[in-house]
Amino acid sequence: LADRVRYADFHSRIMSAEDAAALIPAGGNVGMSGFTGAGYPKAIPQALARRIEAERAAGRPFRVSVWTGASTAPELDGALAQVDGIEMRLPFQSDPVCRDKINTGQMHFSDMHLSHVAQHAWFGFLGRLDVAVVEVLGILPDGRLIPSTAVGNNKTWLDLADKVILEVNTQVPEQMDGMHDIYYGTAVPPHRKPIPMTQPHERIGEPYLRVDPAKVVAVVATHQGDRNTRFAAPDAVSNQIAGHIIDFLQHEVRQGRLPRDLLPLQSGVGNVANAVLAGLLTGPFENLTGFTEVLQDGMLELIKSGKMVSASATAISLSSAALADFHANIDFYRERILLRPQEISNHPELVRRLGIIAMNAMIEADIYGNVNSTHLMGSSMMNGIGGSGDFARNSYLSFFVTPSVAKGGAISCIVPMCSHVDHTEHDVQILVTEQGLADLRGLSPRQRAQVIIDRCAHPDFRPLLQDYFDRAQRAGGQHTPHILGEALSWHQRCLATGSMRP
Ligand code: 0RQ
Repeated sequence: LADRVRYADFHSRIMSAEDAAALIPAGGNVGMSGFTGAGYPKAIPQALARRIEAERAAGRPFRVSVWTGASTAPELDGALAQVDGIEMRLPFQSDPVCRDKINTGQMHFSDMHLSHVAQHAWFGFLGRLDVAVVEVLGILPDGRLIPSTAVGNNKTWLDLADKVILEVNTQVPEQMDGMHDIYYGTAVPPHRKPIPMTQPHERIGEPYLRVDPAKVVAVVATHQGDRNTRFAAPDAVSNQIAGHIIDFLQHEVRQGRLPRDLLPLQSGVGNVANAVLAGLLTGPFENLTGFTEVLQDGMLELIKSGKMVSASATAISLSSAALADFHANIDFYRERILLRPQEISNHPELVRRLGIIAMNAMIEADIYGNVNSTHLMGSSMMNGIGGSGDFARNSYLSFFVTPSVAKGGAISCIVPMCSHVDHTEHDVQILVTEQGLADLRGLSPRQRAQVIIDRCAHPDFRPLLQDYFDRAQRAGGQHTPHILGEALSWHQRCLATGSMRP
């Protein structure tokens, strides 16, 4: 470990994960690193979970509140949720155990826009931050920290926390040194200045994180990789969605509304997102750039192929196969990838200025173009809004994609009224399913409804949606026609019968 911890003063603070976990106060707010399964601490959360279990067995139950960048992995969210160790979780999760605890009311979850988290912590809206637990790949002789595979909210946690625990991951290649750009120019209103970035690959900060060495109470070694989610090869539905998007982008270029090399791309997580990026691999566009939050396999392949010249993100989250390629060609990728704090990667000011093309997945959309990204049947949390809102509202083009049906066709993903709204009709420009693409720009609600029903709904549900829309237009207000007593009846039927079909 000594070659990774080059700040001599810290050597006496190297300890086991158990000893470090013992320094976390019961009931405390703990800011952990981690963004979409990358750069999260591995040893300390598991040691904390064991401590929580032992304390409970001894009649001294305690919980902590866990703030991160975004989702983590079984070693963090899973382990702590399993022992009922989390009081409040924010701002995003995707762990099955966590999700279950949230939806059975045993854990609180504050679902936040990812760009808001750092500033809300700085404003004092979230309370005091007791401890930061941050994975790094190394520590410089002057005490500055070399970030790991995700930057997330680490800068903020390190600045705000009373105590800092560092988990040094010797599995992360040292050659990632230089891939990060940490911007220290953010301030709290009324002292804010414009963020000096006009190109997606522009460096505006420094490669290292700062920490007050006096706050560092423990340094723990780990040698374990990130969760490395496997991606399925794109299926037919994902490929159809990707095809509609690529056709549309070509159309926009022909119309003179997009440059030939497009504008910086943001892509959500998941298989559809990967299929779109895979489609770009064989598509006609060159010199692409990425300005996104998570860099996954699809974008790495675009960079490798030369189709994409650079990508900015806050985390790099790869399958094992892509990770092997990343490690083998790390000097090549270091020139082309920048990892930034999520308050910068997702900043509305930059998303607007750079003119991002945002592509995010959804759970359902309604006939007027409102989008639900987070809730099943109005009440149960899936993952969270993540960064989709940061990008959707402020982007140049905002796509939302979904298969037209879920659960083997029992559920229509186009519904009369969304059971929960994350992205309003005002933030949604283009809806895409495997059935087709609805370009909603400049349309009124009634015009939007007809386009969405015609282009995006599954043929099994299309006549039912048309019937609802026709009757709603005879029923009352003509701006956004609804029959309120019936608007959520599809969801109610699904809860009662397991299907939205009548
Ligand atoms: O569940 O696997 O149990 O069948 O939801 O659906 O179609 O596999 O899609 O994995 O892309 O996830 C919106 C959840 C989509 C995700 C969401 C069921 C479906 C399946 C997953 P099963 P798919 P994806 C960047 C931006 C919010 C955060 C975000 C997400 C499961 O994209 O969390 O955008 N987005 N971040 O069967 C009931 C419906 C359903 C449904 C799908 N209408 N009703 N179940 N499902 N539609 C990343 C970050 O911010 C970090």
